[in-house]
Amino acid sequence: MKILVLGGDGFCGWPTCLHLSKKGHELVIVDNLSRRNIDVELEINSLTPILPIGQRLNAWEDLTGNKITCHNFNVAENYVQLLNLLKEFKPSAIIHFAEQRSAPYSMKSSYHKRYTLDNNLNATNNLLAAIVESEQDIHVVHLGTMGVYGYGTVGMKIPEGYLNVKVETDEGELVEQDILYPSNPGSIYHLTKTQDQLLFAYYNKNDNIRITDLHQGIVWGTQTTETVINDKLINRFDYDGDYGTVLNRFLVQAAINYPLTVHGTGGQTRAFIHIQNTVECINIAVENPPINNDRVKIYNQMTETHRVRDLASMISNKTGVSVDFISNPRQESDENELYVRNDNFLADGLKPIFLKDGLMEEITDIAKKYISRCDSSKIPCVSYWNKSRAEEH
Ligand code: NAD
Ligand code: USQ
Repeated sequence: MKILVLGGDGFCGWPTCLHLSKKGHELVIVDNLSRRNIDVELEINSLTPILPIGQRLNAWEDLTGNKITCHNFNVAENYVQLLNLLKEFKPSAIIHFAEQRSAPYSMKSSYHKRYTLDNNLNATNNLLAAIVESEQDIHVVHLGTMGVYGYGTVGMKIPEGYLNVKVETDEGELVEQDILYPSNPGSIYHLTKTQDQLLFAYYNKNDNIRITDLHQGIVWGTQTTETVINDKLINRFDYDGDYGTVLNRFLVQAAINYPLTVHGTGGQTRAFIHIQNTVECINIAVENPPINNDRVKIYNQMTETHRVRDLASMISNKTGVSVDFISNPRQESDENELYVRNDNFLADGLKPIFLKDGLMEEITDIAKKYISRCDSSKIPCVSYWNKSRAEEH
């Protein structure tokens, strides 16, 4: 199958490209390397030494004989280039990772709020408009987030995208309908993903575009079956206060004996998935497209939930590192329960990798191995959600 990957140089995109290339698909990447430029802006580096995109791709070709090409342009700005690429390459599927994905980065300043919103919404709208203009039948697989739902419910499990509601009409008749689960974003970044959902619903209704939206939890881990083959293919690993996600941050902190940075009480419960399962889920999504006239297919892409303070104590027990409860830079609920349905991927054969199985390997294979590259001054979170959160610090 011909597959176009938008954002194929990123943390989830790179291992996905290798996984699909290994399976024999023909891959083309579009990436404007904005993530690498943000590393320059924030004066940070991936803990793992990632090669420039051209060298990574050459290494993959040398090792496997599989060629992946890459175009460097901005999907949110270069509409005509995108359209021409669709007309020339004629992909059957497009996987859309090309968005600014950090919640703290999106909250740093008005510049970062505006950049995140412009980038993410224009990228998605350009993609959908270009598919319509190209007059091709292309399946879009988008990486959304569990954060579109907010993280609380009234006690039931969060369904996969749609909520069945019953509304009473004036005549007393009970009308039943599926609606998009009410959005409750916690950052400007998460807000863009809730807006993406409406773009998908609209283009699906108006233009019959076939779309799968994957509401993914927090990804942990680094390597996959393909990136581990050779050091030149290594995946990126973020641990800094903006891009590092909670579990990967705790793993690095444990490796340098830096007290684990639990925000507030650590009562926040979140959904998690290992990067190996991420690439497998995307493969499942690509191989099982919706058929014409289907509504947007929404899958929850996560395998387990954990409370932040439980993660901290699990890592503390395994490594002896202490736990620091710091005032929360984010405006978010201190404590929440989270129950999530993920029946679709399990039914399609996903074999979950659980934290308890891979955690220590990750600490020793990655965090400890590359620890000399860690700049501990970049660990604190210095992006505050609002003025009162900043003043508490
Ligand atoms: P990432 O920042 O590592 O990768 C995104 C890639 O897209 C980068 O290589 C970047 O250069 C590129 N990009 C961004 N805007 C672009 C544009 N306008 N034009 C061309 N390229 C552009 O992020 P990631 O962690 O790989 O996340 C990928 C997707 O998965 C994101 O949409 C994110 O919201 C979603 N997601 C990630 C996680 C996670 O824990 N990492 C969890 C849930 C969902
Ligand atoms: N947290 C800490 N200490 C830290 C870092 C984070 O306690 O050092 C807390 C945060 O306050 C938050 C939770 O851990 O309550 C998760 O934070 P995170 O940075 O790991 O994850 P988040 O900001 O939600 O974003 C990440 C990805 C994003 C993706 C999202 C999935 O960056 O792209 O969409 O996870 S989800 O969380 O399910 O919405």
